Amino acid sequence: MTETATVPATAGSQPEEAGVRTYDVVIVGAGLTGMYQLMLVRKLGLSVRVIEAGSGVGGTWYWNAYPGARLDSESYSYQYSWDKELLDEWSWKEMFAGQPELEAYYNRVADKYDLRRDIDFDTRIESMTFDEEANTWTLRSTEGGAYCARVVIAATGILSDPNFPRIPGLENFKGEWHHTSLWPKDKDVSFEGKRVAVIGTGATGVQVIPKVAETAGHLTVFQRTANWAVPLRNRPLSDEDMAEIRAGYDDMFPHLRNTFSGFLHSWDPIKSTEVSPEERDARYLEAWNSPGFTKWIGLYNDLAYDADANKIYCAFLADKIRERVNDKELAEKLVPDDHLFGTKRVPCETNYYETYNKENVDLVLLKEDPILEFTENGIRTEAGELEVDMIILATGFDAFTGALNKIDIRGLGGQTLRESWQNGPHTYLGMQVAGFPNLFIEGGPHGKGGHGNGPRCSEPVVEWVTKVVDDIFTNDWKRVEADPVAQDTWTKSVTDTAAGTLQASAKSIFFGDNIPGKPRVYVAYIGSLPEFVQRLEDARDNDYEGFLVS
Ligand code: NA7
Repeated sequence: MTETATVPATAGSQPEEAGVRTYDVVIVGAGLTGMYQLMLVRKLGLSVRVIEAGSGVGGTWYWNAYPGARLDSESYSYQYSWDKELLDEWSWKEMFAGQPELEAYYNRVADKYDLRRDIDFDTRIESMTFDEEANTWTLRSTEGGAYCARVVIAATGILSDPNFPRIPGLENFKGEWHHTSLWPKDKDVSFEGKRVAVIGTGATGVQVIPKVAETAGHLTVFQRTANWAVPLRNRPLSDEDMAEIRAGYDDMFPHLRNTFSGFLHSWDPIKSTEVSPEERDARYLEAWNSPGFTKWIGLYNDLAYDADANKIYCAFLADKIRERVNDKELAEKLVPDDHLFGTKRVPCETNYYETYNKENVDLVLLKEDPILEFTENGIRTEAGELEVDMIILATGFDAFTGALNKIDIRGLGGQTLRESWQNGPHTYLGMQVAGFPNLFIEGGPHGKGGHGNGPRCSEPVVEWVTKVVDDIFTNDWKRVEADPVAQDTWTKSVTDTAAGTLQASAKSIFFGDNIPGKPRVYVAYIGSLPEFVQRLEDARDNDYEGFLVS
């Protein structure tokens, strides 16, 4: 910890404003991170308010209610670890739970702990301003509400700011359109007999496309980049399965905290080049026939860093796509040709490739035939106009930084977070930004969540922030903020570590490539979960090393 000089007073501070609700702590976001954070701040005996843009809890699992939305971490590995009673009571119905089951789970938690009484729903924070004299944040919502708090915790999510393609004319389209992450909650969307277009073939696209194709009159998929999608192999969980899984919880959660990314599976210490081609191929086939991420994490570790080893696995996967798609020419269009396996997010699918064998499904390659505009009746590409009844945008998110950059955040000297991050995000440990005191970021850039099992990566972070908040109020500290020097060192180490990896060779959300104009900078954290958590703990234990405390 570095003691700062006395806190400078500025002329900018305002007298207390009528209608502003004051709390010790304001948490922005009632997803799985914000909910747990609320629980722990309550336990500190502090006053707290959670502000949530949606009408319900669950974050990702509230918003992404599109057909087919589903986990690809095992359900039981993804739940909260801290409630023994809930662990005993809750039975997962499927190995990889669907969105409705997850939303029900988070609602159960909210009911059990009466969380909603501390949450303002349907409220979107549009600005946050730091008062340098009072050392408090004032937050304002689009709906006109205002809040004042000593500490703000942004639990705004990594994938919560929808990406809309920069294609003109959507407002002219007379049919129905939806972004998958803003899927209607109040009505059923029917595809029955309709002509539907889906744009995007990432983790979301590969989930929604087979569902749409089940009932649509015609489905046209617009693919910019083919992805290495692998079979999910979901299955129902019986009472016997759950009894066995539950009996293992005491071992499972400590294990999950120690794996590289909080998943059940770990990289094999062996390299693929250390075994015979026969043994390697048998292993690939076994993984292919197994559920979830075993087809990635759980294989030979050199797939993550050796391009030649990775290419051999790509060839295996390409043959699997060819086996599943009847039309040979079409199959080739679905085989990725511009990136190695795992250098983009690996989507897990169910019947994705078989969907292209259906008579009612077409694929348009955007690299050959780009979309020019949305029209009144559909989509105009260079080849002509396609009339459709519904357009589904499965175009993802402005990941990591989008949700925070949407808010006008003003710190010391009136500087904005957007300006501070204009050449890419700068953080210390992904937790704080220099010049923005008492603002803690859970699940933004440079945190572990972007590359791991969400709850496993967020629980230790929430617990760490809780200890810091406790320190702030117990010691009556005015400010905790990132030291600019520590921030530069951390940011450089994050970007340097990623620079030498295979990930840097692909265009992906991890480098902001999906958002036009976003600087090409690595925004996640590529090290392991235990290392990341250790860094946090060490900084605090070491007298707040890298932070300025006053
Ligand atoms: P992703 O993984 O970012 O995928 C978005 C898809 O949309 C991807 O195929 C993109 O192509 C495509 N896309 C994005 N912008 C456009 C435009 N302008 N035109 C055409 N196609 C476009 O988001 P998802 O929602 O699928 O998955 C996000 C996360 O959800 C994922 O990491 C999981 O954790 C769950 P591209 O590949 O960029 O060429």
